[in-house]
Amino acid sequence: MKALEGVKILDFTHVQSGPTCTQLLGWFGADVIKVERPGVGDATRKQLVDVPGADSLYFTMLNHNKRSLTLNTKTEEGKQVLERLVKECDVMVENFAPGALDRMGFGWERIQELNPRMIMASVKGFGPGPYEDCKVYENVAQCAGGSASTTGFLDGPPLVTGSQIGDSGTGLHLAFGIMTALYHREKSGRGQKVLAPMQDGVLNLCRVKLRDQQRLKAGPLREYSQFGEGIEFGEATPRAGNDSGGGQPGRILKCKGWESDPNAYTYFITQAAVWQKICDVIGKTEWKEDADFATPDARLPRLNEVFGAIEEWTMTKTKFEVMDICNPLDIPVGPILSMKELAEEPSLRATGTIVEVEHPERGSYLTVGCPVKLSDSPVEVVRSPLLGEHSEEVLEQLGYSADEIISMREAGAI
Ligand code: CAO
Repeated sequence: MKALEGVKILDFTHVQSGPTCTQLLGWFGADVIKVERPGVGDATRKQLVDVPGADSLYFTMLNHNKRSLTLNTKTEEGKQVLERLVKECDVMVENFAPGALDRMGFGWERIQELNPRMIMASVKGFGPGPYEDCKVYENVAQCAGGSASTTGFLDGPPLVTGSQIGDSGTGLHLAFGIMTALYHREKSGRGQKVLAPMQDGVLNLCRVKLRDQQRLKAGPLREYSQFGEGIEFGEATPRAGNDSGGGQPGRILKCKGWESDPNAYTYFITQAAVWQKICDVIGKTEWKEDADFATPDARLPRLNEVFGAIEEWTMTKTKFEVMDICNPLDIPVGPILSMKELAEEPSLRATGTIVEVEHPERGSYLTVGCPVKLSDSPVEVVRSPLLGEHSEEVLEQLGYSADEIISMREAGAI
């Protein structure tokens, strides 16, 4: 039995943030019924299309382990089906633009009337405040949540990251809120509203930068490279390039082949506890006793020299050789892995983190499987549904007869 078997999710999500959340719930065994507009569906089905006529990877990779029900919730019949679904399900998840559910006639008060045990979980761009009515996408959230202002190099513009911390990150936050509310419902017998604003989710993931904002009052941030370079700090947490955030200096360094391979780099941390071993490995044994290099404090103004010497060594090795040499010595390093390398990595395939999925329209494709492993609730990744693939099945389970389903189809409600 899967961990969430028996939990019914009314999945009103689209694009990325909400679908990330419901996919997680589906992986752990919840019955996820994705409600989509007839003939249209989730907009991502037809975004960034690579196989003409088939659902895009954008859609398929975010909507595994779900059933698709097409329903026009703006028709009378559609509203009636939705009411039945609300009564039947445990959780309703949505990430519509602010106000859309109220306009549809299914705001929180109505949901509670229909089913007081219902947990209504929403992603919005912003929480209550001046921007609560805004429609928000990934990069807007990264900018508004403090990530962009603290990402990039000091002498360059703010940068967005490739990690989808606004969308997928908020989906994760929402899943956590839903599980907490489900647990609470066991005791209270009541559902509740769960809200995960994208700005808040990004800020949560950037909390070390808010830590640094406050530390600025006590003086310059000594572990930032700009301290060693004598560059003054301003009023806000600056961009720290590839500095390591934990107080142990770290940088991305070139490895053998960097001239032609854009990913021939390693991350290298000069962890204080293994400084002597680092000196041995890079052939700078004299630095072990040299007062200018022997202690972390002495090294801080000399980090460019330190990392310059380490890079001279890493450039003679591949990123994997650096890993093989440093790992046994507990020197923290990490190869910069490309998506191609990750896709081909056998150990990720073995654990189900990279999964090959068969799809009737597009053949086989790779996806990221569930990154969280439960020993008693293993995940089997099931391909994403075609638009409306389960409409009849879901409606029959709700008690509709074949004739009723036909007339709903004729009326354009499904
Ligand atoms: N039947 C009938 N109507 C439906 C329907 C259905 N099954 N499903 C959706 N609709 C309607 C909605 O009711 C809404 O109608 P109104 O505007 O008349 O009320 C309409 O479709 C459009 O919904 P939307 O405004 O949510 O969609 P959008 O494409 O304009 O905006 C987005 C997309 C993502 C910007 C917006 O939904 C949003 O801000 N969501 C919250 C934040 C979020 O999740 N952002 C991350 C998205 S991933 O990058």
